[in-house]
Amino acid sequence: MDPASSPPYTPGTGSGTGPPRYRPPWLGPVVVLVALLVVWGGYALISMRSDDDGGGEAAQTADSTSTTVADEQPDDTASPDTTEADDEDLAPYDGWVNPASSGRMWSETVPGILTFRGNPTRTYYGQGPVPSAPKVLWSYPGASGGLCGLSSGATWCGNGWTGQPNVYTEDGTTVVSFGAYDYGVHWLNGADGSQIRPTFKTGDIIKGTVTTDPDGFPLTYSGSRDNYFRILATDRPGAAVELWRLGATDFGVQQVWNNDWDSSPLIIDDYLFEAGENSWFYIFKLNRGYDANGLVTVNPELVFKTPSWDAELDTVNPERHYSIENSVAISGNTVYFANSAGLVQGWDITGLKEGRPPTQVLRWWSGDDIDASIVIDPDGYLYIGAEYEKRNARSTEVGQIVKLDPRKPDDPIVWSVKDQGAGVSGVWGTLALHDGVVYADTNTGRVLGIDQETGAVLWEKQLGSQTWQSPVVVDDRLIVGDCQGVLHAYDVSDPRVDPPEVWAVQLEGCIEATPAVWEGRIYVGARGGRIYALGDA
Ligand SMILES: [Ca+2]
Ligand SMILES: [Ca+2]
Ligand SMILES: [Ca+2]
Repeated sequence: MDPASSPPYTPGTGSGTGPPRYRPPWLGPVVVLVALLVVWGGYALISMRSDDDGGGEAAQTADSTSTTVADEQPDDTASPDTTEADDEDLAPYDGWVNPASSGRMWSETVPGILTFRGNPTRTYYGQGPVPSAPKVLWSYPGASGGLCGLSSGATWCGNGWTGQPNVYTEDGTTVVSFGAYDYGVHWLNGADGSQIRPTFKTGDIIKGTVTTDPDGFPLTYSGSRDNYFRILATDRPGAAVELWRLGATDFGVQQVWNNDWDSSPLIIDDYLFEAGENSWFYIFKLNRGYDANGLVTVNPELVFKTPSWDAELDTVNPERHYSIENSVAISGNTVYFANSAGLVQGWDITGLKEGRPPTQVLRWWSGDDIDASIVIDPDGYLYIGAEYEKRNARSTEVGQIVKLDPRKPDDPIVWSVKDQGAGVSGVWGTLALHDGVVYADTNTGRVLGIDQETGAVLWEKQLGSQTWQSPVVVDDRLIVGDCQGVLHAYDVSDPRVDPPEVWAVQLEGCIEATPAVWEGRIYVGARGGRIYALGDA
C-alpha cells in the first residue's frame, strides 16, 4: 500500500537572468559521446495495469513552534565542521558509482544536498554544524496560509513523505528547493525564505524530493501526483520552464497500479535513472546541452525500461498492486529498486554506455511494500526497510529491517530485525548508516539503533506516533521528527548506547518530510503547511 493510503497511516501516501551560469568544461566531450551513443530499444517484456496513494491526513496536533534544550548539554557541543567521510579524496573509480562514496556528498561540481538522501547510495545527510539550540529563523509561506492543495478529495498541506529539500549554492546564494502539497516546485533563498524564482505549478501535489542537476546544468527534476515527471530549466529570465515531461503511460507501458512519481531520480554521466508508481523503471540518455542563446536544453532518449514485476511475483500477488515509490539507488555498476509488493531488484548497468542492455543480478522478495529507498554501504551491502501491513508468511519470516549481501543473490540475508507489532507496522523512512549503527524509525513510533554488523538492536526509543521521516545523522546528532510535530536531536557520539536528547523543536503538523542539514541550518517541511529554517539565534 502506498504511503498515505488510508488514515491514519498516511502521507505517502527566479529568475535566472542572462546566460547560463553553469557551462561544464566537459560539454564538448559530452556532445561527442552523444554522437557515438548507440540506443537500443526498451526491454520491457511484460505488459499489464493502478493504487491510490491514499489521501489520509496526518495528525496535526501542534499549534506553535518552540524549542526545548536538554538541561545537560554534552561536553562536546561544538560540532565538527565536516563529515568524516569527506575528509579524504576517493581514488579514481572505473564504473558508475564508487561504492566508497557511500556516506559522502554526491557532486564536486555542485556541493550540496541534490537528491533524496543526498547521493546515489542514499547515504548523505548534509553538512554541519548542526545547530545547538535551534529556533525557527523563518518559515514559508509565512504565518498565514500554507502550502496546501486538494488531491483525491482531501486537502494536503506542507511537505510529507519524502519531501526532503535540496540545498545548494547558486550565484553565491543558498538555494532551498523542494516540491510541496501546493502542487509547486519551489526555490527559496536559504538566508531569509524569500523566493528566488516563482513557484512552478504542476497539476497535483508533490510528495517526493526533487533532484538538482549534479553536473551544474541549471535543471531541476521533479515528479508529481499529476502523472508526470518533469525536467525544469532554471536559467530562463523569470519563471522556470518545463523542458520535458514523462507521462505514466508514455512509451506504451501498461501502468498496473498508480501513476504518480514520488521517486527522486539520479543523473550520472548524462543518464537519468527514475522509477514510477506505474511500476516501471527507466533509464534515459539526457543529451543535456545549451542552445545558440546559451540556454540549457535536454533531448532525452529512452535506453532501457523494465517492469518491477514478473510472472513469479504474480503468483504470490494476484491483486497485482505494483508500484515503485522508493528512489533508485546505485553502487558500483548495479542499480537497485523495490516495489510495493516487496520485490527487490538489482540490474547490472556495466555496459550501458556501450549499448549493452542491463541484466538482472538480484531478485529478492521481502513479502511486503517497500517505500523506503534502499541504502548501500561502502562494502556494497544493501539495507532494506519494509512495511508490515500485508502480514503474510513471507514478510513475517524475513522481517522488516534487513541487511542483504547482493553477491549472494540466492541467499542474501545477512541479518534482519522484525517490527511486527499490532496494526500496520514496519518502516516507511529510509534507513540511515552512521558509525557502525543502522538507524531506523517505524510506523508505530519506534526509533532503533541497530548494530550494522550483527543486526543486534542496541537501543530503542518510542516517540509515541508514526515516524515516517528518514533519520538524519550529521556531526553525531541523530535528527528524527514525530507526528506531533516535534523535531528531536539526539547525541549519538556514543552510538551504541541509548542516545540522550539534546534539543527538541515544536513545529506545526506531523513531520513526515526528511530534513536537510546544511551549514548550521536545518530546513524541514511539516504537514501544518509550512517549511522551516531552523538555526541558532
Ligand atoms: Ca508503497
Ligand atoms: Ca505515492
Ligand atoms: Ca496520479
